[in-house]
Amino acid sequence: MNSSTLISPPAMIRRNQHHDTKSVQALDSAHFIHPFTDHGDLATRGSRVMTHAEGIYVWDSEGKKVLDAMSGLWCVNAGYARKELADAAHNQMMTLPYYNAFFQTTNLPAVQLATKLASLAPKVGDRSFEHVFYSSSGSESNDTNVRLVRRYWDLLGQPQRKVIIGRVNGYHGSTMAAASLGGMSGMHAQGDLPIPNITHIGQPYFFDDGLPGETEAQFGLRAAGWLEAKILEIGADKVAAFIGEPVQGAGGVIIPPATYWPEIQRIVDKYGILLISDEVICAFGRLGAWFAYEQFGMKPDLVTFAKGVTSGYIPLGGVMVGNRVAKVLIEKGGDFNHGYTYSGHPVACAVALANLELMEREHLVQRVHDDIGPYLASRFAELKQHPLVGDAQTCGFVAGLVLVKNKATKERFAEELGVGMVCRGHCFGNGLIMRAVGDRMIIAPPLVMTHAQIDEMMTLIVKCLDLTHADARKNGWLA
Ligand code: PXG
Repeated sequence: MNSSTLISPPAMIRRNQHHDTKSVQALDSAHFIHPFTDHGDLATRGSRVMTHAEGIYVWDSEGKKVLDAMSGLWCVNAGYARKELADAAHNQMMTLPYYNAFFQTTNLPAVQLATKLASLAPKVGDRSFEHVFYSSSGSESNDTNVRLVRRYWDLLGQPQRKVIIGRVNGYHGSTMAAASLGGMSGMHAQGDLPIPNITHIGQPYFFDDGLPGETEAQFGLRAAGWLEAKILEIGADKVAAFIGEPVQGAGGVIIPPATYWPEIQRIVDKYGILLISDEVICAFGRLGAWFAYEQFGMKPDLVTFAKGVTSGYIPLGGVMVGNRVAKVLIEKGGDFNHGYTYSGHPVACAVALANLELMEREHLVQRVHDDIGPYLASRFAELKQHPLVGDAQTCGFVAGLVLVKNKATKERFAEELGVGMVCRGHCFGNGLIMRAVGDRMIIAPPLVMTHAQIDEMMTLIVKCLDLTHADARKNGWLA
């Protein structure tokens, strides 16, 4: 990355930040209901106030520099402070800041982006992606998928095909339909979810669910078989679609066995069911390709995207609508009664175009595939030697490891010890953002990372694992 393309954070922010922390925290807890937060707890601790960011680093209001190994929330693929993206937003705001795409109107950035996305989405078998539906987030996009899938089967005269199957510990967003498609029990418990006609099968997590003597490849086939069993239980004529993330992100970076997706594809094809690949995290270079489905042996009908399409600089999401579904919508005609005020927002689309251009110019996708992805894989594999690490895996530029009490037996820590949160606390304290999902520690760094920065990150990870190990020993948590 050329440093001349970075925006310098205003000096004023840096000067004032220190004095402001307490008052910002007070206003924050007085007025801001945060997402996925224990508000009672937050009121007593106070939020960390992030003030500015550059490259792979963010700074807080105390002046502390932190290496952001999560790319914000899996989205800042191009890194922070990219001037091209700010310029694209500014220029578009001064040209056409908003116009809707309802009532037979369109705008240039939305058309150009749809054309660009169609050119980036690989054709697999008889499935191609010429069409895009826009939203402003991953959740809205998955709500759109529910509407699209039902519309498709209605138009084909099979309105009884209503059931969509997702997976336990899958994540598809937080709206009523998206949270229902996901398999997060904590979300289902709040708000009477899932909504009707959405059900789940188990996740392909070999470390937890592989049987003694079973190979990973055998497990992949067995886990995919849960889909066929569920289809037969429901009745194939009632099943509309299956949805999954190629690699589960929020669930803890669960990388499926190579046998899993081809077998899922065989099953959905056998019963004529639509396949939705939720690539909100996996697309736009994260796994070393523009879209992830091809490398996993999937031939989806719908592909959800968001996050990395704009590198998170501005909200934008959508669905790549495959020819199988688009053809029916177009040929059968009739209104599709669905859309958002911001579907095809010109500023969001202009930023996405600038982001994709930047990624192409800097070969970020190829870099993940050929260079920094393999380098991260080799460095991350070293963690398997650590006394606290049961397994460590990467896929492109996501990685996850599992913390264990006993390496030999793979025995886990009791959930209530919160060992992942202890490790996350050490990361936070030592200038590294790494996420904990239960006892899994995960990263998804910006795709602009250099080898030296990967080394810097790995040194911090080892340090924080050592500190967590020392805590576990001190507290008598080890076997
Ligand atoms: N699908 C997938 C695969 C996601 O990862 C969404 C849909 C929903 O996107 P929106 O834009 O509506 O948030 C996501 C979002 C976490 C975490 O804790 C992950 C997400 C969101 C919030 C937290 O890892 N992913």
